[in-house]
Amino acid sequence: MRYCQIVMGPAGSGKSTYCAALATHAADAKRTINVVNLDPAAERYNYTPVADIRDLIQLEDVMEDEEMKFGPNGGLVFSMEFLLENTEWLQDALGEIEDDYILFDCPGQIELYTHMDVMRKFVDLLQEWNFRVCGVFLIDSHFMVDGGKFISGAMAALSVMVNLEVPHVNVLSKIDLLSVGGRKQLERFIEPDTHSLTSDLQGTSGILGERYGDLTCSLAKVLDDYSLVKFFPLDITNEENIQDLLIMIDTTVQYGEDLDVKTQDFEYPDREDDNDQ
Ligand SMILES: Nc1nc2c(ncn2[C@@H]2O[C@H](COP(=O)(O)OP(=O)(O)OP(=O)(O)O)[C@@H](O)[C@H]2O)c(=O)[nH]1
Ligand SMILES: [Mg+2]
Repeated sequence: MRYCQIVMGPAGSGKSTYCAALATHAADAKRTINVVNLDPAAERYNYTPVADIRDLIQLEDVMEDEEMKFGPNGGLVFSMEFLLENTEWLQDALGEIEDDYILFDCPGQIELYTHMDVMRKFVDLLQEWNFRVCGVFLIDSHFMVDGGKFISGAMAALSVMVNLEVPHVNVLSKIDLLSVGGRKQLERFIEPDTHSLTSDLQGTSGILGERYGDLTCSLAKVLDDYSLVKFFPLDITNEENIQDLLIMIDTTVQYGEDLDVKTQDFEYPDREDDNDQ
């Protein structure tokens, strides 16, 4: 078996920083977790990737192409589709290493995961290659400050879960940047009682306000009834917190269950009293 995380989330939510932190944390624990950069526009990241999509295709080349004339968003979708047409490149770069563990650092264009099929096809491909896949969706905790924003973030997370159909973990990023007051407020959003989060929106004045408030409350009820969306708050400066998240994801992909038990020949030392007999 092989294992991977598809690290997704809106632009700037902390995907590349998360990948770098997790790879470093694993290395400190004498465990190998490798990162693959899948963002054709990325120019900087704080890890050494085992594979980089920019070796296959670069966003600026796509955008400069006289025939295609793509803008940045269309160019990004084209690049991901190009990757799917050239999967042997990735297969060669990854090799065929049993029990390896890869983080795929994805671009920040959210529609790639919420409703387009390119990421879904990528997941299918990884599963064909014997990977157990976990989707990890990051949202900046600074956006989780009120009920309306929370529902919007939770719906985005839910669209990704529904679209990809793989085990899934939602992460609230950048907790270290929150004030003490902000952290306290966040507790409401971790295992949320969405009804209480949105009750202040119900009956908002004006026709549009009223309908918007009612819609938000109905969406909140769906999330609540089915316990669909939960978040893991991640303080990247706290090693224990990173370890807790990794254990949770390991459990989700059943990492370690199929690992060979590493044994080593062991010779019992001669005991003196054995020799005496
Ligand atoms: N303090 C702090 N800063 C963070 C954290 N995560 C990300 N950042 C900062 O937020 C900015 C964006 O982080 P990235 O890791 O590049 O985010 P990304 O999701 O990969 O961004 P795109 O690839 O452009 O979509 C950088 O300046 C990071 O240093 C975090 O947990 N704590
Ligand atoms: Mg990035």
